[in-house]
Amino acid sequence: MRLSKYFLPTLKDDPKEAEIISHRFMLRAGMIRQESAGIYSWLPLGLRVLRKIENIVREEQNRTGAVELLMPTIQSADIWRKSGRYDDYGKEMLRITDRHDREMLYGPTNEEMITDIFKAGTQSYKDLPINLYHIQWKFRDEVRPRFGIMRGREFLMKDAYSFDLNQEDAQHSYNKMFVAYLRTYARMGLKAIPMRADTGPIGGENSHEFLILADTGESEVFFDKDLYDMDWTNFEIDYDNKGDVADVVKDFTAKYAATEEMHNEDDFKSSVEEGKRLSGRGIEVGHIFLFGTKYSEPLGAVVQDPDGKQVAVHSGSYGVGVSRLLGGIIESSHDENGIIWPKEVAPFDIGLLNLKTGDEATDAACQEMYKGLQDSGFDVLYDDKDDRAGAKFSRMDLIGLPWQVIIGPRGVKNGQAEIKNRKTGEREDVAFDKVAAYIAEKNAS
Ligand code: 5CA
Repeated sequence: MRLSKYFLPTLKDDPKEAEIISHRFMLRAGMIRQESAGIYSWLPLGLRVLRKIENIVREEQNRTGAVELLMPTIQSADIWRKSGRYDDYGKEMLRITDRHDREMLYGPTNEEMITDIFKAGTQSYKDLPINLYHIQWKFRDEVRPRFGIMRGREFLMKDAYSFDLNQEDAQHSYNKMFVAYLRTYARMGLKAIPMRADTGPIGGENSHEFLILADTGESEVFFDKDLYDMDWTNFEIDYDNKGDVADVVKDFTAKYAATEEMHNEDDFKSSVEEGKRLSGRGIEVGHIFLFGTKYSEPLGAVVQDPDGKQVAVHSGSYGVGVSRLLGGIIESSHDENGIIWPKEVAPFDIGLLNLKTGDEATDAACQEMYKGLQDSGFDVLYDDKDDRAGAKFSRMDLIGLPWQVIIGPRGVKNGQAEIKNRKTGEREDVAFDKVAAYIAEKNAS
């Protein structure tokens, strides 16, 4: 993509309304624009990252055997009355009346609708287990939308719903999601600590929240240092192996970790030695629930069991805050100059900077580099604009692409580009024809 043809409305100064770093950088980097409180447009750069995150979430869900579908954002009030949540949900639910005076709502979550879909399509225990998910916009009329997309009113969520014949199978479905979440966040360069959680309006008996540490997090968290020091990145898993999946869950839940609602200071002190008792603030990027027959019973989601009896299915629901993750990643990966995207979610792989646009030799060298990098499979943002070098450097640092390839008249004379690693700040001069291989090799290591 040529920057001269792209839409990247960056800001030099900090917007007044942004209280936290991620919100500030997202506005300054031209990723989002507020349309009204807690409601944002996703500008091209922001949308690219959102899609990358969504895809990682999707790949890891698919890997567990979960099946994607897409439910609408607008729901009928009827099914919510059946589950009893229409009144319980309160003011957070945005209620709408259509032209026929029918009561509708903008979905804050989808337990009722998916249970209804499941019910219409499943008769027998032989069709189980099944886990259906979608990645769809939700609306919650939050009292205090704040911190940009971190606590929005409209936000993108991945929500999965599992259906099993009995409690034991349902626990396996829950465990699979638990492990998939660890893998999902690790792929984005995050350690999201699973913590026992309160079930709130979703309900149920077993629940974990996944939190990443950040000073600006909304919850206070308490955890064992040993848990944080475990190896989070390196586990391959066979999801059909119940024992193996349960073992990973056991490993990650054996050590103390709790949000302030569930925290018990005496337990913390007795189970974690002094010096390893850590506390801090966390951002909730996922939440999983196992609630048995809470929705299947009132909504009549039954299947025939092996003895021919009609039994209510056991369910769980599993949410990832897809749009919130952008904020979470920025909170945990930035410096004073801007965002530092982990390469897996970066909007482009490489920023190519032409330091003398209009100079024939520099333009030609940049054009060749642009084409060559693309041919090697990289997504490149080519800054071909007629701006000062200083402005180009700060813009590129702000938007945080993992690699910068810098070409000016001096480099053209030597046949070399300067390559800058955004994360480490390291710079190296590399011959033009070796640039693609250099970056590929560094990315692989
Ligand atoms: N039905 C369940 C699981 S699918 C559910 O709705 N769970 S939730 O309420 O915990 O939401 C799931 C995730 O969505 C949260 O962990 C959080 O990361 C994200 N989320 C919730 N509310 C907001 C919000 N107002 N803005 C941005 N993300 C949010």
